[in-house]
Amino acid sequence: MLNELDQLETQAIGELEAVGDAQALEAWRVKYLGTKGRLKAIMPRIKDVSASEKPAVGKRLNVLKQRLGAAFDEKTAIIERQSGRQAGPMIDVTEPGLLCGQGRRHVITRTIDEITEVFARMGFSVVYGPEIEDEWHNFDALNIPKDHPARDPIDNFYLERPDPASAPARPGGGLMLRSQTSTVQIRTMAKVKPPLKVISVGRVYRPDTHDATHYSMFHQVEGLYVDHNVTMVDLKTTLFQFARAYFGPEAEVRMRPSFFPFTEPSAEVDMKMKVKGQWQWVELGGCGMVDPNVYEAVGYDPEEWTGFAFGLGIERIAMRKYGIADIRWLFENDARFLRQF
Ligand code: FA5
Repeated sequence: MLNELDQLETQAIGELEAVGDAQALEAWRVKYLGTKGRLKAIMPRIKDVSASEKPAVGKRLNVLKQRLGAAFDEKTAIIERQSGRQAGPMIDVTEPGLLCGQGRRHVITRTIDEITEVFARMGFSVVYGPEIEDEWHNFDALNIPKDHPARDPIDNFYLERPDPASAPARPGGGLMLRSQTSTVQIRTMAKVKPPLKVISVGRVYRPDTHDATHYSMFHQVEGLYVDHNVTMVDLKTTLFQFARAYFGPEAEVRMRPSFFPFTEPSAEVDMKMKVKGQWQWVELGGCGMVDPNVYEAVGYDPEEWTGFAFGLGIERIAMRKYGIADIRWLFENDARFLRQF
């Protein structure tokens, strides 16, 4: 039996060496390794081998099986190489690769960075405040009376405390999403002694109906400058310098009389800028001289300190600067729109 296996190996390897194409190779495989092949045909005959010979025959059979299998794999690789087909996936090294989309800042983030940089050049440092506020910082300390329409639940996102028992005794301690960044004026003055010159940029929330110019979440940039002898001229100069630096040397600033409880006098700020190639006046926010009642709320002496504050809508600035007709496009997260900026 062992001799027979030796002969089988010699014959099979000899025939495999003569194989020259895939068809002959397959015929060889069927003849020797197939389910009805020569190797399989020997198996049933093992039972006729004497018990003393059996272990050696079994071992030889395994070696034969492995050698024929390995010889077959080797020949397959040679034939595939000869016919131009490599084993494994075909790779065309000349095909251009897939370009990874490069990320970019959102147009609002970019606008915030640009505005912050301009004010930083004018000596304003950046401060932050929380988006979840209490009514004291959002209204009371800003001199907004209890019965003022700005406090109406229809115009604000009031929050319930998770544990009503934790509600503070102080009036104005109810929680809300801040409706304006003017809250950060209060938080800053309560912490820092004057003089100070700060801006704060961030999200604010109002349940306004969404349309082309209104959204329920938007961003404001708040400015606050408190020192001795600050006047409206400083306020207008600051806004004017900002407009020139940001919108270009032909930009102008206009202030129209208005009313905010936390500034006296107060004004609406309009800036003249290029909209679709045409110079136009655009309303961007409010401003004024800090009201003495606000100084009292934060412990500043209103006889000693003077200052101005302003609050501008970031979306309105970005929309004008980049010619965006609808505020809703900014928050739909459509990459085709965002990729343009
Ligand atoms: C205020 O929020 C004042 N805190 C501004 C201020 C600060 C005045 C400091 C005086 C001193 P007003 O509610 O007008 O003001 O909002 C300011 C700007 O935010 C608006 O001019 C507009 O540009 C923007 N804005 C207001 N509501 C929306 C909205 N729903 N969607 C987008 N932008 C808005």
